[in-house]
Amino acid sequence: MSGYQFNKKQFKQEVAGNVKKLYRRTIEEASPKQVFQAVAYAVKDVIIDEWIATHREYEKQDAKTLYYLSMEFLMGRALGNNIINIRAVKEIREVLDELGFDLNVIEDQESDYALGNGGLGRLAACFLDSLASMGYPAYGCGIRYKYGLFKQKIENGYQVEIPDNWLKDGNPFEVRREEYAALIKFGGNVRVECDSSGRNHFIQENYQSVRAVPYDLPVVGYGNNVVNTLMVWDAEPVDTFNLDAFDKGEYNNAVEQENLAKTIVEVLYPNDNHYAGKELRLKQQYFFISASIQRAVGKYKAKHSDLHKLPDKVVFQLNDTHPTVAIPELMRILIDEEGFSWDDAWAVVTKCCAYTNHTVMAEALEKWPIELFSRLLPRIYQIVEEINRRFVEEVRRIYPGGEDKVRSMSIIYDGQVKMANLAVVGSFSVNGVAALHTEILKKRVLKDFYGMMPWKFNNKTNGITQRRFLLHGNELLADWVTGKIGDEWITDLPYIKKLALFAGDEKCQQEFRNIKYQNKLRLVRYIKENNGIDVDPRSLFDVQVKRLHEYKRQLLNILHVMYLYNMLKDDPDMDMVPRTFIFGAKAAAGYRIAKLTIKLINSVADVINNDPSIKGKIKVVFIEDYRVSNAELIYAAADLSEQISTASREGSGTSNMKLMLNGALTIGTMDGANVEIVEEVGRENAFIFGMSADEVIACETNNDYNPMDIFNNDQDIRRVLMQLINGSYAPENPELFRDIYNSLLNTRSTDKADTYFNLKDFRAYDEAQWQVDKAYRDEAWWAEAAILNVANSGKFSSDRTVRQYIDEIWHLDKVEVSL
Ligand code: GPQ
Repeated sequence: MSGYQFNKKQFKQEVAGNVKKLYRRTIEEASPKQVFQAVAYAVKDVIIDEWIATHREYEKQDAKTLYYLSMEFLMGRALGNNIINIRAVKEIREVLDELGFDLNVIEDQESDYALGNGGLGRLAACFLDSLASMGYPAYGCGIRYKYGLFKQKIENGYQVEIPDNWLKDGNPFEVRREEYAALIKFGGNVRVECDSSGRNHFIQENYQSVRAVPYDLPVVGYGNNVVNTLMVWDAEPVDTFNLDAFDKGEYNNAVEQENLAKTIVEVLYPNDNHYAGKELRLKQQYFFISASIQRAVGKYKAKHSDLHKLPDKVVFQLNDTHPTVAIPELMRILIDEEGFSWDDAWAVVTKCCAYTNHTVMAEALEKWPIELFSRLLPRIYQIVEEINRRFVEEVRRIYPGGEDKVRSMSIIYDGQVKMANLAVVGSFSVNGVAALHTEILKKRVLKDFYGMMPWKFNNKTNGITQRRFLLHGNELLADWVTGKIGDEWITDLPYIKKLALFAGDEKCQQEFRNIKYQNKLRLVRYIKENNGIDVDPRSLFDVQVKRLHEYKRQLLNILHVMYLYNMLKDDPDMDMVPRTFIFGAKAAAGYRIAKLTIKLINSVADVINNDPSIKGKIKVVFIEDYRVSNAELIYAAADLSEQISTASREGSGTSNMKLMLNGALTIGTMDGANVEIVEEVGRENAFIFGMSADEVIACETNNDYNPMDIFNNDQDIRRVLMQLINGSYAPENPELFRDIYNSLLNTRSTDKADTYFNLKDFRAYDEAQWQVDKAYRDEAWWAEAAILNVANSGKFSSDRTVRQYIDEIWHLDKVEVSL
């Protein structure tokens, strides 16, 4: 497969040489951190030739290229993944052994690249891995945030956010590309000039500008010599304190420009599924979009003279609405800089741009106040106004008198610029991220658009890369699978179906259980080291790891733990399978109720973990700083995967897929991609409960749910809820969890209560949990079901997802790279 031969001896020399060059030390004297840097540079040397060869090949073939535009790329660590993908794990492990170092320890020295919040950013990272591994030309385009997603510390049970200074030791893999710097303009005003032929020219004046400088990061394909590029933009001031500005008395402007450059890429906004509407965020969006589009157009023009044919060679995928200014920015470049007519420009733009929607939650939809938008991006705003004017005209033409349609589909309405509407209007493709989610978009959220332009709508069910989440994250299971069925699954996950043959075999079940046990021991050690909690590896590992959000219902999980604990207090001999409830979640820094839920989980953990009377039957662990690197350990060790969002709210979910791939069974609602997981593995190998999406939506429409009825009629639930406000878990401050109590029941009649139907689904959830308990006792059944989960995970590879994007949206040219 791979063209090159890994040269161990040379690699070893290079590592030692790097330590010497970088740190003036011998390898014996080097610290693990220094060895990490030295190894990373040596790996980069291997990669760099493939990287050059790949791009030479793309040029030669003049291949159609994807630009995946995303505010977030949650890459995790690079070294281990790169070593896997150049297929040199064994050799490099041996080299390090010989040098007296453990590869795992060296990998642990690297910071995660946490340039994302959660699923949306991780999806982008998985797509890049699949694109490179399948040999397709693609750039990830994003921002080189100085600070990524905050690191989470738990202090006294509360989340504390610590800045993520991930670049402090430098990044050995990145390459600064000064030569591709671009100028980005903000603010000022637009002057219109009419030339002798009567054509208007739009000139932005009195603006502030920043220089965008791209850094390239290699994205290594698996064993195919392909190395793609994640291009992340840094901001720099434009000729600092230039004398002109001083001369004109524009000292303030010069200082402001310098500040703008400093602040714009400073930090990733920590919100997930929530739009905060901050001016700086819009600046970030336009900054990286203008830079990326300029680069794409520039690259095209270097080879081609006719920009009308741009869609033959370039496609932009908008990862949610965050990059939607790409649409008017490309219009601006074509019209203002390239002399296109409006119609010609629009024809090009609407053939180049495609939009992915990731959520139906109203609070995540971006809407910018006109005042802000037009002040920051005056020319872009003019273009959006014109797009809107023409679009509304068309709506009125198709639907005479359809003012309701105008209202729902207008891009500018009610003093706001609605980015989702702009994205739909300016794209040739609109996709959701799971079948159910796409149906909800068509039937509800984007219903009028679907009615008007049904051809744009399509589904692309998410996927994950098996190379990181099985091959890298779970070596034992990966080796076992390969031993049974060969290694095709690494590049063709549906092959893993062959494992089903072994699911019923007793010996195989034993081997599988043993691997799970080893992985649980690894996680137990991690938890002991990082949380100081002792966990019984023989207990059932019940895992909910994902962003903390009310709709994901970590609250339902912990309320249920409180309920179980009450049962155990009443009857310490109650017959139940010992369980460890494992949570991992970051809450947006400003999301009060989410942060309070973390405190609740930790308070419940404190009480339960320190109560000897329940004989260790339940333990609760909150894993600090859940991130890509420790996620790999957690997935490998999980028995049960909690996917319990309020039906209709989770776009897709992807931890559901990663956990399935690692042999965890799902307890979940019929939401997002859970629906498709159950379709693949069979309902009998999962624990499905609760309201359906239709029921949830009907209940909301009819407004006929009153959680107080449940509170009044179900004494077990009432007891749990009372414990939120009677000091059971906060003796020093009984009011501590009052806001959670109120969110469920609410008392002040204006607010909604239990928006996410925790109480309504509680009994069904409890029942499903007892089915889990019962099923887990049957070791053979559980092992078989777990193996069947692995065996039926084939659909959920991001290779499949990317293949569908390529065939149905991107139409990229495949490239072979030989060295
Ligand atoms: N998602 Cl809108 C995010 O992670 N952040 C966001 O801001 C939005 C969506 C998630 C979504 O909640 C999950 O259901 C998806 O699996 C994931 O995007 C990838 O599509």
